[in-house]
Amino acid sequence: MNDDSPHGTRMRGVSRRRFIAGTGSLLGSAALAGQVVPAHAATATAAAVIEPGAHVPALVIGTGYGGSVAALRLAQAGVDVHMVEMGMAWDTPGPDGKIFANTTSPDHRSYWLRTRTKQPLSNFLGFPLDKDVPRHTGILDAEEMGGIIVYQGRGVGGGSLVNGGMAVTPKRENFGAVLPSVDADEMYSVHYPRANAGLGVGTVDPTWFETADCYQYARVGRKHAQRSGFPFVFVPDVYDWDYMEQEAAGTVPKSALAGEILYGNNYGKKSLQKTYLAKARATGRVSISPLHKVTSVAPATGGGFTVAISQLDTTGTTTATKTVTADRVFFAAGSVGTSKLLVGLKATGALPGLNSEVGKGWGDNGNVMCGRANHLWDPTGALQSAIPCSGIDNWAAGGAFAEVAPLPTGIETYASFYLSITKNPHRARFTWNAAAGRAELDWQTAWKQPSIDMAKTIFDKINAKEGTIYRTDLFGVYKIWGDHLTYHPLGGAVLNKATDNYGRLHGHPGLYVIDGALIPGNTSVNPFVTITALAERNIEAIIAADL
Ligand code: FAE
Repeated sequence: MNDDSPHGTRMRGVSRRRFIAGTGSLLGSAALAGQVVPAHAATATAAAVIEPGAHVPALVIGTGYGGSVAALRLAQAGVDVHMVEMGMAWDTPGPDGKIFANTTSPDHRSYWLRTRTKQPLSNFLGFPLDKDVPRHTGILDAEEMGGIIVYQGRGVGGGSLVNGGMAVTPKRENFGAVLPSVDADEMYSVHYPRANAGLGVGTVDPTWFETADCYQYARVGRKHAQRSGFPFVFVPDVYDWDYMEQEAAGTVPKSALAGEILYGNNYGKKSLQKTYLAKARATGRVSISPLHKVTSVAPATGGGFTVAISQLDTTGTTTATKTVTADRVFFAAGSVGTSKLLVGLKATGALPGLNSEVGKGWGDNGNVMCGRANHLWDPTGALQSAIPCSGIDNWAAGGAFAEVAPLPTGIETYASFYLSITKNPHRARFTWNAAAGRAELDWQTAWKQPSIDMAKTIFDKINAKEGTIYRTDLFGVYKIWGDHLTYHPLGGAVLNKATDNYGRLHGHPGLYVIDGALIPGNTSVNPFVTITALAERNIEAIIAADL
């Protein structure tokens, strides 16, 4: 028996270094108490790579929001957990002494197995921005799924590594359309507050906001929204706002104010590595295998599941294949990752009991981007915080909620930039292409038109009022709308359809979905708070009833 855990519990086949779990505990509590530590200090990780033949009570596929909640709560309930993550650990500084590359200077760390960057804003003032980079298991995946590019985080922390940290709870009146089978009273009284606390959500100090140079772009956004009669709202974020004020004062290393966001944030953002995962590690019951990709899950003879895993090197090459067993498996590979796995496992007969809802109900959260060209008397500022803090709410009247987003180029652009979340009704489906041996998504590029129309309910009106025009230089040559992408993939294993009302997959007791795949395509705002709160709700019920 390989019994080396601090609790004296059994972790057969999983090697672990106890002292590092202790480090995680200390740093985790510092982060949770609001003190910011550099990313590399906060994320010193356990070398706990899973061994071939290992048996684990609970195996979690992916280390994003759903996976991190599951791991923490299972561990707190006394269950040993192993997390398998296809991306890197992101705990080691690169040649420049920093873990993460800057948004303005992408390098090998920036993209998942690409030889050329695929920047969401592909052009600027007529010039293409993309450049060659060495192929590497970098942090941002721009996954091309036919009619849409789906951006996703890769690494320990999932999407929390690359996202803007905007932590938005949907308005109560919109929740019924987001998750129709879930008790809203319980979500708003228990699970949303729990998720917000666990994530470390906070809001910009409104007094500081009024004078901070780095939010001039947001104040211009507010002025234009309000002059056209739209409600302007502050949006909470998991960035450490005290740290940002110190960045502005010049007393700490800059992060949001150095333009860090899309390829990771070296200081102030409370990614999952500093919140849920730090707490999970501190239990001593959670270990993680980075650069390990789950390729198959099937019932094992004698109960539980056999899980096939490929170990990758940083060129993406498989260096080893491992088979392990688990009593329970939690799919937390993100909407796309979980959907692709489940559709493939059903079609190839590995999980024949899955129902025909698997793969259905996928949406893009109605994401669409655009820029507006301001007059010379409306500069948006050369210094822009990479962390957005505000939005324009026209959901009820026009089906659009627009984040007032930064363009942290370091120069004055006279541009206002927005990412809109819209009530796009289209839903796509993943199916298995047996000849190609891969899952495919049937999203059509033209399906973005309703999103454009909804975003126009805000920006046509603002342009008319201000006498301004759309920018045509950000997404190509003479292209107004960023309608080729999403940051917010949702659905594919929808709650109460592909699973029961708590994420238990039909047909295979012991298999669960616990990530954004459960949410049927739209959350009316940025999604990760809802993904986290739903995971909190589901894991509580699963622990109470199944374990
Ligand atoms: P996710 O966080 O994607 O985690 C899934 C993990 O599973 C990843 O680490 C994968 O590498 C891993 N994985 C996948 N397949 C496998 C496999 N086969 N084996 C092992 N590991 C695997 O899932 N949301 C907001 O609410 N606010 C924002 O401000 C915001 N900004 C964003 C900005 C960008 C650029 C992007 C890309 C996303 C943004 N999002 C934002 C979306 C948010 O990050 C996303 O909804 C969540 O991360 C999804 O959480 P999940 O737990 O579903």
